[in-house]
Amino acid sequence: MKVCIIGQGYIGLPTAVLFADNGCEVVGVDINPNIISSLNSCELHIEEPGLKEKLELAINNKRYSASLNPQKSDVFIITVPTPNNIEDLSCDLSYVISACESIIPCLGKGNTVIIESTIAPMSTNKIIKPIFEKAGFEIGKDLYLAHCPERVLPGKIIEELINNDRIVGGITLQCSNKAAEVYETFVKGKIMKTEAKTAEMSKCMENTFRDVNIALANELTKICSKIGVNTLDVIELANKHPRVNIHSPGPGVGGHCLAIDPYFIYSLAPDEAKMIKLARNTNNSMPRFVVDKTKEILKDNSTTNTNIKQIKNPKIAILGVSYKGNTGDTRESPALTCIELFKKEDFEIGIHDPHINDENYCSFEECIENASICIVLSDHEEFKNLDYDLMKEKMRNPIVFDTKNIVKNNNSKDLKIINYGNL
Ligand code: SAJ
Repeated sequence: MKVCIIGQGYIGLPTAVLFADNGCEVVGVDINPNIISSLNSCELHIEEPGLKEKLELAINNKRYSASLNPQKSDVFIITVPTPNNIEDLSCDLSYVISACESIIPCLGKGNTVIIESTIAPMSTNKIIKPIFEKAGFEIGKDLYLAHCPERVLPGKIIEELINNDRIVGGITLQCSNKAAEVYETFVKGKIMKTEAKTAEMSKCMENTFRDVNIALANELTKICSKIGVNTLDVIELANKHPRVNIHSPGPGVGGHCLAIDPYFIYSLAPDEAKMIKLARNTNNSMPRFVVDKTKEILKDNSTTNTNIKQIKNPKIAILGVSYKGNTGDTRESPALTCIELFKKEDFEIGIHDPHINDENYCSFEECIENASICIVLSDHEEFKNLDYDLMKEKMRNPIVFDTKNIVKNNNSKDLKIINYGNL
């Protein structure tokens, strides 16, 4: 089987090497010439455990090559980004549409086309199907079209692509059957067949479910902080109930999925999707909450014990910028919004993230030097055990505000650790 995969990013590339690993001939297509030349020399442009080894093997076995142009194949898989449209936050299908148009000259009767990109419900039927019909194909007869969303967690992509259950949503039953055969090449999880529109809604709803539940945890934090209850204890105790799973509160929700996909549903039915929109607003309000709480903490701990403006030029040390622990991925990261808000209020800030190379960021030591408070915004492994002695020595006020509840308490009287439990 020859497979052509359009988009060689976080999903397209790992999918490509897994097909190659399982005996297929694979062409990985991307519009970025730098990505194509680096992939052909076995250089990765994304960080993902196990990917490099698999790419090397695929190239050495001559089963994988990267190209700027699609080639005639049996199967075409589209894995390109789908951001929000600026005006109404609906699903921007422009990359998907141009990827579909780009494969038309290579399509032949009996081919299968699979859209893996996350798309708004009804997109396959209303927007993608007509593109191929216009080109003369009858869907379900001489071309098979399906939406098969991926559901993998960055950092575990290879493992989850193989083992997770997979939704296969065809335009017709024959389309679902053909798409299922494609994934049987390497998927060990269950392959569940359905209609395209159901697959689209399921994928958007998976991320929306998580976003709404995180919003509930964040709302709980605000309530508990107002009335003086320990949020983290509440969550721990409530979650002992066999049917309760309160998520973790934090500085907001980032990433390219949870912070984006709920709007795809909302923009289709704004009058009905009230809870979905409220959850987005709640999660988007968390950076403001973090900044306001930081100011309160500084005020409470100021030596003059009066007004924050009277602490002369407090310096804020930001620990962690990425949206997800142990990665350098900053897409939609709430830490970036916190930084912007602090800057707008003219706070001096130092920024440290051991997973990100950025000339504006500095070492841990430089970051905490003379700081009045350290704010942990990403749950990186490195932040679990902070160097308390160094902090006591270097910081003006040895206070840590841990918004991710990961910093281990050293029970030292000299270093104050504040989290969402004791705000
Ligand atoms: N977060 C919280 N509290 C929590 C859990 C997460 O504040 O209890 C925050 C994180 O800090 C982060 C954001 O939410 O800022 C999203 O992180 P994540 O790890 O939950 O999700 P993603 O965006 O990396 O990946 C999600 C996954 N979807 C689900 O778990 C339903 C993944 O399986 C999907 O494949 C991916 O979206 C996607 O591509 O849609």
